[in-house]
Amino acid sequence: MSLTQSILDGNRLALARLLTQAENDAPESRADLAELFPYTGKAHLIGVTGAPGTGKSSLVNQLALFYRKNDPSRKKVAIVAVDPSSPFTGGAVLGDRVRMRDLSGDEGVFIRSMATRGSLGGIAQKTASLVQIFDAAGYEVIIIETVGAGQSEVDVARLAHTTLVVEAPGLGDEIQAIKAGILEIADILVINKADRPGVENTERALRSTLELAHPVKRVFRHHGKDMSISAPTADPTMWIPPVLKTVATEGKGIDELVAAIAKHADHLRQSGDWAARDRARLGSEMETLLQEALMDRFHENVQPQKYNEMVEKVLNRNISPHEAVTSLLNGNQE
Ligand SMILES: Nc1nc2c(ncn2[C@@H]2O[C@H](COP(=O)(O)OP(=O)(O)O)[C@@H](O)[C@H]2O)c(=O)[nH]1
Ligand SMILES: [Mg+2]
Repeated sequence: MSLTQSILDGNRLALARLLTQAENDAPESRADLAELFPYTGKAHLIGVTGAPGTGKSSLVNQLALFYRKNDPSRKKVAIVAVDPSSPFTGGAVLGDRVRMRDLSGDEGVFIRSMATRGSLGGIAQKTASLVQIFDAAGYEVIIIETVGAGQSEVDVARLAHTTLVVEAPGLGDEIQAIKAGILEIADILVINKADRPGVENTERALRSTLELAHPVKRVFRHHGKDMSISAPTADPTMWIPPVLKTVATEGKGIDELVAAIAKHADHLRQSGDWAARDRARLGSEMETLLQEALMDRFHENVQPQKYNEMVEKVLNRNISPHEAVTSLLNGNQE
């Protein structure tokens, strides 16, 4: 039986094998990915990002446990951890290991850690491949955990339907820690470690930054307390990220978080944003591949020596970078 057929039949060993091949970008994995691609497009892709130590991995464990144990539909869950310090790769504290053991005997859960070697674009591309494999293999919820460090947040948001941004109290100056940029990609804001002192400060800082990012909230402030998405005056096509508090180590707030994730999925489907995000994701994947292919083709046709000479010319101010590129491209066609 072919590798892809085994994967479609739910064979975990076959799945693990293709995941490894795809992670190494092995040439033989391309045909298998292509065979599986028609079976993708069913999973709910959930991105989880935030600074190291905020409790992302703990939260992801809890989410997976909830989907498997408390959710009546017992969805199959895959976890892709793009995090060198992830407990999934070892270095887990005891509590995490105990919880992971709960998950590891479960055939409906598959956890995969990604090495973070290589360029950012490369990581995003490989993550996209792993996600596609899980999607085809029938995993209905795919959670992608990445460390919030600049560009990777944006990349994960591009990969996901729903992006959770995780904050925690006590990570230094709250205002510093909570950047407006990260809020733009957040569909749901999670303040984890709500058992820790300073949670009120974090929440206040988060809500005021959120207010700047979504001025519409001010309207609802007039009605007294906090705005809610179901407020009658709210534009139903607009999603305002809820702020939720959790204690991942105790499983607190997970049911509300799962409810918010489901609500966001409904919102995406009703507003047409689900399809829009799929289009953006696949479009950006194609663009990355196209860039790679064009660069490969270019370097195949231009000798390194010629290329270096051109760099020298630019360095000596003989020609501009633009002229150099035009010349290289034209030379390419001759
Ligand atoms: N007090 C407290 N500790 C937590 C909570 N969630 C996670 N932790 C701990 O914080 C540390 C980092 O958690 P981890 O999930 O690895 O964070 P990550 O780096 O964001 O993936 C671990 O020691 C966890 O046990 C929480 O809600 N409260
Ligand atoms: Mg982690």
